[in-house]
Amino acid sequence: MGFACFFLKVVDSVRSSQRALVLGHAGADGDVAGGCLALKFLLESLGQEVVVYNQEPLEEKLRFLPGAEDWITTLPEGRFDTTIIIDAAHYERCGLDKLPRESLGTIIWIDHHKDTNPPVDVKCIDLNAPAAGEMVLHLADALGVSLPQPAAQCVMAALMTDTGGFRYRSASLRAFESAARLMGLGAQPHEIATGFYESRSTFKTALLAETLANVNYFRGGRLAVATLYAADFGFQSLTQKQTHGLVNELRGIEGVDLAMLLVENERSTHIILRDKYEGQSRRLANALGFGDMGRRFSAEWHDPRRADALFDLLEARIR
Ligand SMILES: [Mn+2]
Repeated sequence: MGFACFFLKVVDSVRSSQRALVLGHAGADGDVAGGCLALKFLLESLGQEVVVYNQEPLEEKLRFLPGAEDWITTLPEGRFDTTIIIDAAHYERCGLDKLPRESLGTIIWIDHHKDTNPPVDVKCIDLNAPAAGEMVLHLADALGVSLPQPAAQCVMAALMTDTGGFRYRSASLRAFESAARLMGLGAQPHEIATGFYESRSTFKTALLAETLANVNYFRGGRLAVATLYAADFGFQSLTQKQTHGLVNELRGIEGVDLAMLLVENERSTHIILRDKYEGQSRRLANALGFGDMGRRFSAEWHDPRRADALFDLLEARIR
């Protein structure tokens, strides 16, 4: 693919810009953060003033990224020549509608999600990009410059996020080829791995311990189910951020191909399903009488019943 051609309009806008605004959606993950901060270092290396803005502060576990200290949540005064939005998927999630359009300059959209018709001036959508942040490497090529080392580190963080540490289907040949180039530019993946995968809070560790200590097996060991009670931890409810990823630890058990986590909160129970093979979550949700609510590899919903009542329902219908 000819990236120079693909980025032609972006290159024109970027070359004529003095002051750029860079942003992604609220609730930034490693791709949004890595992509935004990589753009910051790239554009600064071209002599531009760059503002990295988001509606929300950067999550604690991403603050090890180079440039994270420049992540701001209050937009400074003045007009921008270009505004670059990266990995946003949906325009409304960036909060740009709250800013005066005339101060944003040329709005550039860089993404690897399908086109959602954002009201922007220039669109660069590459569905084959393993991470939106990875596109910054190719943008640097199109600009004819080399990525500075901190930018390479940020792009590597974006790649590792969206490929699950090079384990997901998105870990394509292109992902590895780009990773090799980033290594050549000084990226340090072990530092990112330490930041991402070896920084679990003590609270999350307690939730994980409770989850794994209370696994119940159904269907001859192919379905693993665990229950967490928010009250056990002194909360009215556990947030999705707090329980994020726990269900994957159940799915990771040998022989298990469908995992279910029941999180009992004060007013409802959050039911989280994840499968190894497409469609199982949807079928289980169906079998439990919840209708067709699953997506390809997962299903998630809130039920007004207590977790124990739902567990009894499982025993009655599934075991
Ligand atoms: Mn992404």
